[in-house]
Amino acid sequence: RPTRIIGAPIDYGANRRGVDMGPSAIRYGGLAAKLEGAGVSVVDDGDVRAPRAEERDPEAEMPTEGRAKFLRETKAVCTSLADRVAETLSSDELPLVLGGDHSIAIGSVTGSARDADIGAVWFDAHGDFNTPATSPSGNVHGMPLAALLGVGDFAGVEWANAAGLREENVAIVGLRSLDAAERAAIRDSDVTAFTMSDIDEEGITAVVEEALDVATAGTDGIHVSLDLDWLDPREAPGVGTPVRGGVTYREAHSALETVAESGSLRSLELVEVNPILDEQNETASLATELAASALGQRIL
Ligand code: DIR
Ligand code: MN
Ligand code: MN
Ligand code: MN
Repeated sequence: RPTRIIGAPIDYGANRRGVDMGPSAIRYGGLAAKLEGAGVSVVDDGDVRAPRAEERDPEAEMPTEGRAKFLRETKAVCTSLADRVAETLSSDELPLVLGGDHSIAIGSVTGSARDADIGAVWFDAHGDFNTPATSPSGNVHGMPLAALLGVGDFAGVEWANAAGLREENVAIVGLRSLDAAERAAIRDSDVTAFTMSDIDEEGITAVVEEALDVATAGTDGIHVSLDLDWLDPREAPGVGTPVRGGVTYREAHSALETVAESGSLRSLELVEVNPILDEQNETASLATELAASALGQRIL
């Protein structure tokens, strides 16, 4: 299937500024050329409109301001992103969404789940399962899975319903940093979570195969959300919230090749690339390679 690139250049949901430059950084990193080299036909749809954080109207604060920053702005961007993703799928193309902080997943997944039952594989150091009530940071990038699964009260913000996604079809892979209440919420949920220790014990291929079993069971396809902080900071230094002890370069490629082989990929996103914290745009360039692996690139 042809791939359509959609950028969502926001950093409302992150503490450190700069992930709003992720879409440009990944494009400059050679994404289209890399995918075309892998035999994938690519259309670049540009970015969804996203007002700069500095433009926000100070009169229109959300009541939970401070505990969930920029909720209203995040919702606006996610609503247009969801429409773009759903339109892409209805024209038989594969949406490849470039973030932006991880809050944009609320839009990508909602769009992907609009006309289908989907599963999700979440490659991340973090659980992204906080809510405005539990979040220590107030950053929505730590909340997208909870928002998508209807967990928690988002101060009256109704996320467009991702009714096509069930907890039973969500797998998080690579966990190594959880806040206390978020940890409890994941344990109470029906989400399947694989920590770095699981990868140490079972190996990346077995873990990813199990994650794919979870995400594909009874669904029409899967959304893959790749937070670049999933990788070890030695490989991917240009991310907002690096955590030591992540997967290696080879494990990351292998995981995404396993995704490609499953034939179940419906939509893909690459998030949390922060070129300001990077050297030589190394993390964005790595993101382009991983996208190529997910879309079928092979060495031989
Ligand atoms: C932290 C960081 N748990 C928070 N989350 C991140 O702010 O809720 N997710 N960085 O990717
Ligand atoms: Mn994340
Ligand atoms: Mn993360
Ligand atoms: Mn449940």
